[in-house]
Amino acid sequence: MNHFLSSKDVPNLEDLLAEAKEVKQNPFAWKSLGHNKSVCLLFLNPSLRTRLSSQRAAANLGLEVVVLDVNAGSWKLEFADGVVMNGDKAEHIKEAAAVIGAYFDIVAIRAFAELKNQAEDYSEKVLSAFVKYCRIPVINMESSTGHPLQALADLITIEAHKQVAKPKVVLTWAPHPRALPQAVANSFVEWVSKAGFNLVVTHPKGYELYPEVMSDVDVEYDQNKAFEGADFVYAKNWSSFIDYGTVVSTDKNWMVTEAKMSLTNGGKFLHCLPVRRNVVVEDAVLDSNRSLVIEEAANRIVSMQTILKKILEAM
Ligand code: SN0
Repeated sequence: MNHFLSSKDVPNLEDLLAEAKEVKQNPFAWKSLGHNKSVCLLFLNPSLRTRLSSQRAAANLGLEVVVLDVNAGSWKLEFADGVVMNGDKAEHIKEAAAVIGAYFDIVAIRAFAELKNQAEDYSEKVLSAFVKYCRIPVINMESSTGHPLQALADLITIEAHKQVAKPKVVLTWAPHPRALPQAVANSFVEWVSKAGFNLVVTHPKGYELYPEVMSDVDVEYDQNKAFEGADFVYAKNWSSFIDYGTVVSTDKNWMVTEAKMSLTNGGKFLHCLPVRRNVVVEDAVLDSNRSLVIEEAANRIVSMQTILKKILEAM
């Protein structure tokens, strides 16, 4: 593997999941793989799990890690070509990325959608600029359209708990006070579809996701109906894709409750975290043994370590 930007960089999902299982069982077996190699974790947005799990994963492989918060400790970056840089942005991505590429062997980047301009976000402006100018392998730690490390951790979690080969997996939109990116939902749909599970997406009208990821996916606008017989319920808020970046509904009835979970087939609950308690999902669900959110977060180490391992092995 060279870059890890989306599911498109995974030639065989089954093989990757098998490899992740090995990594989970024996995390220190490849301790010398990262010897004298380094990874830079670049954050343009906040993070708890991604930051910490990436550091744990790198340490397990003997990789040196440097973390940089771009907006806190570095120059403001310009991404546009040909601009006169006489404003507040001191450094162009061309130099910044090339310098990072000269210092490190791998770079991992978090750069959320700005949610202002759909075309710009969906062109992956920031991520592709790093790919173009860094000239080293790039890992997506949540870009404007996807969060593949999260989706891989989600699949690792589902694989460990599923009772049937093709479980029913429901992705439900849930209310939130802020406008959030579609990245987590996009990647979840993409990866679960690729895994061949029985996926149903449920959301209020107006929250239809990116058509490219939804081409073969069933949408059920009745949340209760969607939950019937579900083996896994994945809750996530996202802002509108159609009326780009806006909050179309704040309907509290879409919160995931224990009453709704009782419609499922003993369904397990998943969320990428951070989660707003009693807005997205009620305490009764998160505090019950239905909830897999902590195990899911722990699997973020496994997903990052598996990807770092694949990239190091290809070097
Ligand atoms: C991010 C998102 O893409 O939805 C990161 C999830 C891994 N989540 C948030 O920004 C939540 C912020 C909030 O105010 O609850």
